[in-house]
Amino acid sequence: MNIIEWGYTEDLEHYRREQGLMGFGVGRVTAEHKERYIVMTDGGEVQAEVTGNLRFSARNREDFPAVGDWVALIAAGEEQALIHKVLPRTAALTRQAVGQHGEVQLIAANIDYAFLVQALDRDFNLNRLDRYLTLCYAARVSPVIVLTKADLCGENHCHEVRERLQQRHPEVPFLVMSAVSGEGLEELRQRIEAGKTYCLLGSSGAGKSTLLNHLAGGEYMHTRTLSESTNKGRHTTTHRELVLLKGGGLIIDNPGMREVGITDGGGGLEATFDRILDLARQCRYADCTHTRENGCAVLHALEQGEIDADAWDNYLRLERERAHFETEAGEKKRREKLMGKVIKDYYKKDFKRRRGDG
Ligand SMILES: Nc1nc2c(ncn2[C@@H]2O[C@H](COP(=O)(O)OP(=O)(O)OP(=O)(O)O)[C@@H](O)[C@H]2O)c(=O)[nH]1
Ligand SMILES: [Mg+2]
Ligand SMILES: [Zn+2]
Repeated sequence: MNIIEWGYTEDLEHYRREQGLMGFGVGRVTAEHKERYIVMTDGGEVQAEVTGNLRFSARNREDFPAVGDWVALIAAGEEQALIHKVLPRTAALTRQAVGQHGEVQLIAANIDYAFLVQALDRDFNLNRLDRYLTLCYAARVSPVIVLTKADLCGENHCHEVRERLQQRHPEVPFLVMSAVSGEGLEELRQRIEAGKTYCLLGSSGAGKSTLLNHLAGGEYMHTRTLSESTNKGRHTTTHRELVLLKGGGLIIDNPGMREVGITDGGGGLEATFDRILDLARQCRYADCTHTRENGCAVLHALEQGEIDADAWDNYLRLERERAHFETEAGEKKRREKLMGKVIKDYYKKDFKRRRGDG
């Protein structure tokens, strides 16, 4: 095994040398199972856990390793290791952690491209696509839209979807494919470069694992087999996993996402809606709410059909969501800081008491 095949770069080597980490092993996290990690190294796969030190110095979930991360390792027996440090990430795809207010979940690290997978049947949804694009741009990950199951959709519907997509996001590359007819598979294959890392994002059942199996030329991931009587899926992907393709690309399969909450501290919304926001900036009023002001450039563009009303509504919705998340994350940080202080004060008092200064 050669870690360069797994995407190891000169920058990482440089960092290790500068930080005095050459005495440690190095590897890439390919899977995570409840704080146990599978890490690919030059010597093959090892199982790893984080060191106590990393655990204690971690301030939040993002400080722990994620699939795609490069890590410095300490050998700990046969095919076992401890993760000493997470090396700097070039990109960290995040979303709102489901059911935890103000918490960020790290989806995957060091991603170059994200395939945003939507099936051409009922799954296709422009508003949800806006969310995925926001995640990508916030993390500096290049998006490619992949529309699957072309075999299930008629010529007219397919045409309509393309039109709507090109109107909303003319700058984002997309391709149409079918795992059944083979349409688009070659185009997809050609998009994949050796040494680059790709990530499959989309709803459950969109066809992500099927697509990966076609690219990898084998049954890597279990795909959903629909049980006929209930129409409920089995074998849906439950773990993230990084796979090295024969042609040299690296690809991470993800479990389907039901909620795609945006966190966006990185200008993701601005990039996703840049055409609309360019217009908004041209508005003559600096503090315009673009809702009822006379002579507002946005309202005018909406009237003229230069801005799509659905896109504008979705932008406003996502902007509210972003602001709300920011507030929650801020409150969470304050609470944690306070807790940290309470604990510190307690130990200080305890220390004084034991020393006998009351
Ligand atoms: N007709 C048709 N069916 C497809 C195509 N691609 C995938 N499927 C079927 O769609 C179902 C779901 O596919 P998966 O690849 O498991 O979907 P997934 O996105 O990995 O789903 P999760 O792992 O739950 O996130 C399976 O029954 C596939 O056989 C396609 O191009 N055409
Ligand atoms: Mg899957
Ligand atoms: Zn305005």
